[in-house]
Amino acid sequence: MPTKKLRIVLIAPRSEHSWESLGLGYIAAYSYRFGFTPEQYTFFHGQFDTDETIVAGCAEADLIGFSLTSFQTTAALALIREIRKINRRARIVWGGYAVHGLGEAELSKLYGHAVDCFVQGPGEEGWLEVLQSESPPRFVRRELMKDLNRCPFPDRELIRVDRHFAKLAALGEGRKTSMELQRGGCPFDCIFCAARSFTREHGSSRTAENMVAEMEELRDRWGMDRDSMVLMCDAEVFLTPEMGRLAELKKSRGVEFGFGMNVVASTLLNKGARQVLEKLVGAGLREVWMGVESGPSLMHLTGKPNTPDQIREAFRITREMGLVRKGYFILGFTPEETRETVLERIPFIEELDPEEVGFSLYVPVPGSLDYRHELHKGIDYASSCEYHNTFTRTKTLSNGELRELQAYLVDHFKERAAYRQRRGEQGGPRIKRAAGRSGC
Ligand code: B12
Ligand code: SF4
Repeated sequence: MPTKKLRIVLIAPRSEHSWESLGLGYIAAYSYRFGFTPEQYTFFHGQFDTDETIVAGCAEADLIGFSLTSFQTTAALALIREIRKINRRARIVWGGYAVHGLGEAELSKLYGHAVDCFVQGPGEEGWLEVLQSESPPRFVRRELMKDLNRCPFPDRELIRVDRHFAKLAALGEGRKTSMELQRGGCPFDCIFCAARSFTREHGSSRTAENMVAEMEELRDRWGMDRDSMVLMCDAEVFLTPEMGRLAELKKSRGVEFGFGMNVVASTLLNKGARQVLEKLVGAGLREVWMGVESGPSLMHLTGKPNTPDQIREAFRITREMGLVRKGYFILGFTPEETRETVLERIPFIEELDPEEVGFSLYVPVPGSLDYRHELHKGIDYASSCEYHNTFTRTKTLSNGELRELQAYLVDHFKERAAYRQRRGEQGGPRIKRAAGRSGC
């Protein structure tokens, strides 16, 4: 194939809730450095484009890249069935967390009939390999780039972030968008988390200059002003000295938007980290999102390096800093979960007093320690989401009982339940007053 003339379609298939497809914005932008051009790319997002539009848009494509979590594979397979009716020659490539965490034999067996090539782990260099090769390998995995500043900023024009802005505006919400800060992997091993399948390399980071340059682009090109909110989409942000420099630089360059990020509670507690956090608050940090997951008695089974006391302390100091604190809980992440252990979250949450709480129902995902392919390969991810599935049960609780308990907790904390969790509502007064979007 004359690679520089390729007609390329990138697709983020339908999923229950979705953010901008930054991953596709990244891989396209990286390819521009090697002679590929934005004009070669067409992009579709299942939230805004119908299946018919997407399929028709693939008629002339040479290469079709799908970005997928496990929850989107069924939608992708359905699209491919239709695409193949009108285009048998295009090469179909999958990337994203749906493929990072599975072995080659597993991917071949599950999806090999529909997919020509799987790109695992960080996608930029793997995608380039696919673009530049006449016959790319079936499986490509490149490690995290040593110098993360070599990654260009994602092409937000291509991925049409304007449509996300318009959608939020129609919902009466302010301007929000997402950005990735550090990108390096996580050193921890929470049993339910797939982060380890992206990369195990921890500690490298974009420089403060690089991160703030992207923030300036968000301000100057995308209108992110002091009333806007950026959701940092890193699995966790670590409070390194570089983040302190980022805070200083963001302020000095007049980047005023607010932002929120995931943090591991226990990593906030040493003095150095606290100072960095304070600097970030001075530079617009408004929200911290902490996965608490469990009540005190089963916390040690999550694999997360948090104790109940560390959680208490992290919520206390972040309240003192004036932050909106969102606490996330996962029900049924262990077979040991009982009615009592679910309900012990109530006094614990009351003690922590977060501004927002979310109660998801555990589902094992590829890439996480707890995922066992033979046991879990039949899970119907297409009808699962963070808030519901029909799979999970524990030694003492059926799936129905877990869902009832989840509903009970949401009702008990309705003033602060994550607003996507309360279908059809626009958010309680407490949340709307202060919080941003945790998904949409
Ligand atoms: C934002 C987010 C959400 C949002 C939006 C999700 C969406 N579908 O748009 C919300 C809040 C709604 C959400 C919900 C859920 N999420 Co979520 N979410 C994330 C999060 C934090 C960021 C995603 C992101 O923007 N990443 C940044 C971009 C740049 O990375 P990327 O997309 O992975 O792209 C890179 C590579 O993967 C690769 N790549 C990606 N696509 C492609 C395509 C091609 C062709 C190629 C070559 C390469 C390539 O290259 C890119 C650049 O290196 C990730 C964790 C993370 N940090 O990635 C979890 C994550 C994706 N979520 C996860 C899960 C499990 C869920 C939930 C079930 C809730 C829960 N229990 O956690 C639901 C299910 C939602 C659904 N139906 O899809 C898991 C997915 C695991 C899996 N096996 O699928 C992740 C990985 C969290 C984790 N660490 O376990 N989520
Ligand atoms: S949940 Fe957070 S701390 Fe745990 S492994 Fe995933 S990214 Fe790391």
